[in-house]
Amino acid sequence: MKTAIVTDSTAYIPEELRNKHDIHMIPLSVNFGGETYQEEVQISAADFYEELKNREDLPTTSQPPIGQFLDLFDRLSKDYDAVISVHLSSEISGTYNGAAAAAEMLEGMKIYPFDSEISCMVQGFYAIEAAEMAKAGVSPQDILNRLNEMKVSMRAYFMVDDLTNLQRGGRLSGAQALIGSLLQVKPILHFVDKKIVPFEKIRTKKRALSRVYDLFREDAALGIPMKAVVIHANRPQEAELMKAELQVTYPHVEFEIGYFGPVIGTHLGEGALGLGWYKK
Ligand code: MYR
Repeated sequence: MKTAIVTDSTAYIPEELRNKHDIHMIPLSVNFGGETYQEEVQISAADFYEELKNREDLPTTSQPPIGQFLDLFDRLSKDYDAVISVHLSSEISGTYNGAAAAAEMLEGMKIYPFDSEISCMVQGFYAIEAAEMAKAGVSPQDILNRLNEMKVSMRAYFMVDDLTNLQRGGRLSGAQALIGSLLQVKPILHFVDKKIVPFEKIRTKKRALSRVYDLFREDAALGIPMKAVVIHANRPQEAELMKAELQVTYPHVEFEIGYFGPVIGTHLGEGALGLGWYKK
């Protein structure tokens, strides 16, 4: 049984790594002043943050058109018996529902959309693990079982420099009443039931970061093999520093650096930082 693995661009798996693992990617788009760019294809993260500096208007984002899923799934059906399609949380984007609708339209094919309930390299962890299992000939059902098992230990916390973009884009749940007070602080954010909610209100970025380190320690101190990612929105040096600090303290954890690309960067703004992890 040959299973193809698809994910969307917001997993921000670098092209080289996607190619290595045979992961197929469907791009979401950013729209700047009437022009639409498919991220990771027509606009890179570096170009996006540069462009952002020159613009007054905030970009908007859009999910991939359903035709793109239909084309890709149809193409994959020539070489594969099944497709697992891993997407960003269905509560922050219609991408997963687009994949699910396309899967229903292509009745004869075995297409399994998977809602990662998150995004960025944390979503990428699911796609990469699925791809490794697919390469080893594991059945789609067993791959999906493993992805659901991964969800149990998957954690991610992130902080933004300014909550305005998240609020304007309507992706901050359950915080409307709090918004005034949240804007004065550096809240730690996370996902609950596929939605972004504030985890804790903290006054400074330094303290917020130290709280995220505490949360990480609760899991990492158990000594179980883990994979973790430091994710940044155009702050490579800060991310490298975080990774280096954490790596020294937790040598049994495999750390990497990820990035918030154009679509997620539109909603989080430049300067956002996150830490995600799961038990292997
Ligand atoms: C769309 O237009 O369909 C895309 C909407 C994307 C919303 C992104 C909201 C922020 C997600 C933060 C993810 C952090 C993961 C660690």
